[in-house]
Amino acid sequence: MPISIKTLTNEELMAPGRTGCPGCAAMLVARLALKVLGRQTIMVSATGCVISNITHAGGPSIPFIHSLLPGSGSLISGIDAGLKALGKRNGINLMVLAGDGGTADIGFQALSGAVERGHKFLYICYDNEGYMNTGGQRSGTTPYGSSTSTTPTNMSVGKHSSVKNRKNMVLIMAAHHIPFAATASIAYPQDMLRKIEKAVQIEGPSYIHVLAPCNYRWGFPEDQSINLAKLAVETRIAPLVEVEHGRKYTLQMSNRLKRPVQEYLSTQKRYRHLSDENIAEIQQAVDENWEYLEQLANIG
Ligand SMILES: Cc1ncc(C[n+]2csc(CCOP(=O)(O)OP(=O)(O)O)c2C)c(N)n1
Ligand code: SF4
Ligand SMILES: [Mg+2]
Repeated sequence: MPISIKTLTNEELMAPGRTGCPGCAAMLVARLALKVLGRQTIMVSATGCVISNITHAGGPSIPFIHSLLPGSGSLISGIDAGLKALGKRNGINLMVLAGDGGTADIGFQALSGAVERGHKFLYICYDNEGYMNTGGQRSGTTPYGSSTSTTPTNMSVGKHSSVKNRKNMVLIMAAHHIPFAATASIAYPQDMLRKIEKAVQIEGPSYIHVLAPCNYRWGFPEDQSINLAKLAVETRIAPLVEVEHGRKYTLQMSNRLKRPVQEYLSTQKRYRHLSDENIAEIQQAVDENWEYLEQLANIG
């Protein structure tokens, strides 16, 4: 029977005791993923908000390695190869959980190598769109126009996050022709669970990218993480996409009415300096990205 949010286990494999912010979406990604994967899992997590904020009492209650920021792809490759060499690979899930900095920037080379070699593991990137654990610096997935601690001021003086086309990790992973690459959202947990379950059964590497709204650094109330994640999908800022073997693209919810990006941007302090012109630019970029995805998915 396919996994369902209604029948998901109550067992928490991320134990209590973490000192991160209340309402942290990244933590929810970790909890849900481990509920699908279960106890027969080895987890590697690149240093970042999820794993650096645990105390001696908290953290995963499964075999787990806190990886150096650049190294989670190499580490999981070694675990996969080592288990195979020992004849112990069957029945064990391997998962990496890392932030956007540890994925799209600092850990990128190791990840690229690991998927290119075809190791069997699931890589989940929780994307809070910056180096949040170390002060909210800009990363390769920070969106255009947002204020960060390294791009702090307003658009008029140019010190905003000025890169219009941030790295699209799912398309980059699809270009490695891995069996399964997808985005998922904490606002659509049933869809996310299905993707995790599908990914972990694949004979080879799989990649899931989840937007993880960060109340502390983005500047919104801590009880709004799920609402923001939903708005990000509905405004098409964070489309739900699946790619199989780098060729077959599925763009989910393409028949839904879209909401204007302004509705999403206005919820967060990191965008409060934007002018109407800036917002129009962002809307145009989002529309163009959507059209591109439609072309890839042969829609329209
Ligand atoms: C090579 C290296 N550079 C910098 C750091 C410092 N550092 C530790 S966690 C972190 C932020 C990682 O950002 P991300 O992967 O997006 O995770 P987040 O903190 O946002 O959860 C940084 C820069 C490090 N540990 N290693
Ligand atoms: S800074 Fe953001 S990502 Fe880090 S623990 Fe707080 S809410 Fe979560
Ligand atoms: Mg981050």
